[in-house]
Amino acid sequence: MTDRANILRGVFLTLMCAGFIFRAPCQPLTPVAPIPGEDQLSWHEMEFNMFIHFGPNTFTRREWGTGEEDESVFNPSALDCGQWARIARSAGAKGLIITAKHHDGFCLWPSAESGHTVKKSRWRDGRGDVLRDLADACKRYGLKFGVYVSPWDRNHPAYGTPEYNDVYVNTMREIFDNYGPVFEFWWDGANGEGPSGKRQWYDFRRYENTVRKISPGTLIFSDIGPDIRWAGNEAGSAGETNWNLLDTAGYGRGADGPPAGVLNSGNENGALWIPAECDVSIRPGWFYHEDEDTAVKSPRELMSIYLASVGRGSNLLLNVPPGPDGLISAADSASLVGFARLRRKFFSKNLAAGAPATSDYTRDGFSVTGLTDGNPTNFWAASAGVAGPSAVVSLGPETRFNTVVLKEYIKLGQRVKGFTLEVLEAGKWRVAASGTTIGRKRIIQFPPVMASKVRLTITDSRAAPGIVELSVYSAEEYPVR
Ligand code: FUL
Repeated sequence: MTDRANILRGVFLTLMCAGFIFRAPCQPLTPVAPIPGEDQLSWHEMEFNMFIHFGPNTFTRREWGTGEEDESVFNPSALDCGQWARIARSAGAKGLIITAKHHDGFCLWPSAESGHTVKKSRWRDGRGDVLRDLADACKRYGLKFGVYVSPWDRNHPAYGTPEYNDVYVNTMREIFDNYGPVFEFWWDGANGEGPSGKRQWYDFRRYENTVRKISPGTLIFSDIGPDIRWAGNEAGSAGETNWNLLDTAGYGRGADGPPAGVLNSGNENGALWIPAECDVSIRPGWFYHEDEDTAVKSPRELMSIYLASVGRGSNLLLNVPPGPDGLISAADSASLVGFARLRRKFFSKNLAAGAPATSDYTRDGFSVTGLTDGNPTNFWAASAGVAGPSAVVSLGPETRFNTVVLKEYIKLGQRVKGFTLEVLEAGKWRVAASGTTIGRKRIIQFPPVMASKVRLTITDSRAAPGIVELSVYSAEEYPVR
């Protein structure tokens, strides 16, 4: 909406609420704190991003390099970041996040802060720069660019001293100044220290202030955010109950983080909006290993992961590691293409698109058709103080379906604590499914029904709910963990 239209809408609503236009009372839906920031809202809409683990480990068959690898091991024969970006885009990913520096400390760009970088490798005679290539490719293919820089560094001589905090801050600066905009910055919680036993105190407060100052649009990921949290496992599965809210007081990152179960489900009354991101690899390892070529996850397995992550209101960060030639392998790319095809098929026909909807519990100034009109800003809001508000969507003649997608209007906060879906089969209502949170998106599958209506009841909520979508599909079923 344009600014002018927004102003007119505001004036109209104010007049309406003041009783100058209609006599009916008006109850705008007020936000319930905490609410997401604008950048977080855009991030939620991305849904699916691709992770790229690439570095010396790609060539040494390791998952965690020691930091003592000779720079010459890094020598991709045919590196093409355009290929990564094209594959990501055709798979439907909206952004790419690369391990610019993993725990071994090797920098994929010619950093002035380290002596362990591409500059010392034989690749392109030491003149190559993977971050440059990838940032450019992302721009070319309309993807957002994200960066992972491991705080744990097994190579840097300053690691274990206060000076390393300066190094880390300067490293981030280099990246933002030369390769930005960066949509997401990843702070990995792993810190295995290592044989040298060097312990580092990370000045995360300073790191965070640096990002806020020089790149305010960047969202910071870590176990506890501040903007995006780890989902508590590396299997790509968010909690069936998944709050975008989290309490971080008293917790740190890595081993000092909240218990995995809390990260997985969030806190119902958490003080901060810190949504979960599900990171998972398409292969058993995070880095490419030839002997895992036969263990690439199938399109169906990726669908199960998608339903357990995006389908529970989280975002999916799927790792697809290029091989030593610097290219994503045929097996991974075929699986991604299959995954995209299955997603398209899954959502190919919304049986409730434009369907009539009714509710006895609609708040003044809102319409229940917000559920089915496909407009992401029209939502059904329930009246204040009503216990168990419900809405009915009519599908016409009895129709076979097994999947319902619900979305909350999270701009005003996450509210729903419990819901039930009933279906009208042969003139009788029966419960098809029930659940706890909805959040940004909730995909619910159940044994197929032949029904003419769906009734959504919000059985419990933190405040009157705002639901922006109820869509219905007859889709393939996938097991979800
Ligand atoms: C972990 C790391 O130790 C793994 O190597 C990988 O980068 C994964 C995404 O995060 O903490």
